[in-house]
Amino acid sequence: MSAFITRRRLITTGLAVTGAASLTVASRLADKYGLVPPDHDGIYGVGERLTYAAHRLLMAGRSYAREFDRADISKVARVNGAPPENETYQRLLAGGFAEWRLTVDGLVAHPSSFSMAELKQCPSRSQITHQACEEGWSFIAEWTGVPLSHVLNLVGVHPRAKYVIFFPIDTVFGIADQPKDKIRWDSLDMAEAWHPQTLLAYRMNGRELPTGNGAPLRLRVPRQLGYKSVKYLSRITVSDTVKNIGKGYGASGPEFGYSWYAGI
Ligand SMILES: Nc1nc2c(c(=O)[nH]1)N[C@H]1C(S)=C(S)[C@@H](COP(=O)(O)O)O[C@H]1N2
Ligand SMILES: [Mo]
Repeated sequence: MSAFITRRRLITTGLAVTGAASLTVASRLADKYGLVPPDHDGIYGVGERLTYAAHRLLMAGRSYAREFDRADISKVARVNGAPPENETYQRLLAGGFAEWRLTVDGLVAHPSSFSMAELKQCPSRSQITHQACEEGWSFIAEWTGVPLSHVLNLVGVHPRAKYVIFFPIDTVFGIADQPKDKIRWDSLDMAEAWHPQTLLAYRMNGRELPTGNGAPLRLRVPRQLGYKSVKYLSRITVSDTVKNIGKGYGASGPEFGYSWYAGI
């Protein structure tokens, strides 16, 4: 049978054994098959890498975040993370984002940049999902956008690719005036990046994406905690490594205590 079944059986065996020994066994298996999150040497240690390996192997391809009805949409959509205060963002906002472009580069056949109008011409998907912040609040909203997979297909992803990395407007342009902990970037593995519910969203609850919720374009990853859904997008890079960015943990979050993998 396929290598996948074998791998799955191995990991299941590893996870089924109880006690500390199982953690060692399963973690060694996760290591062997490359299912180690980039922040594995961070504070979450072995438990964190097991969550990731277990999700990826035991639920491969089958898990969808729940989608709700219109009647479930929350009255208030909270904002966490104000729009960039830098001059570039303010200028783009004032111009209705006509000058804004999304750059897509890295391990792709056709490095490209897309205007908002171009992205809006792509096939769109709308989904009513729950956004859960790690701080303990959440809301349900409808998001509309281009599936990330569509854009990845347009640029042609190299088979060596392992991560898709997301940079908001504030990391790409001069930000000397911002405190370092405000600089946010994040990444997804290819399973999450190709998932049909992973969207580049430009509408919320039937209207243009409000400024505070990430205009002009944000990532929506409904299978993971809110902080993975990077707002105010500017650049997407496809890579086989995240070691060369920041501390090499795959996101800014793990540098101050959040886990890279935030599956729910
Ligand atoms: N660029 C950027 N993206 C971001 C944030 C941010 O501060 N800046 N906050 C994150 C967090 S912690 C959460 S919970 C969600 C909040 O999205 P919302 O403001 O639409 O509720 O966006 C995430 N994406
Ligand atoms: Mo959050």
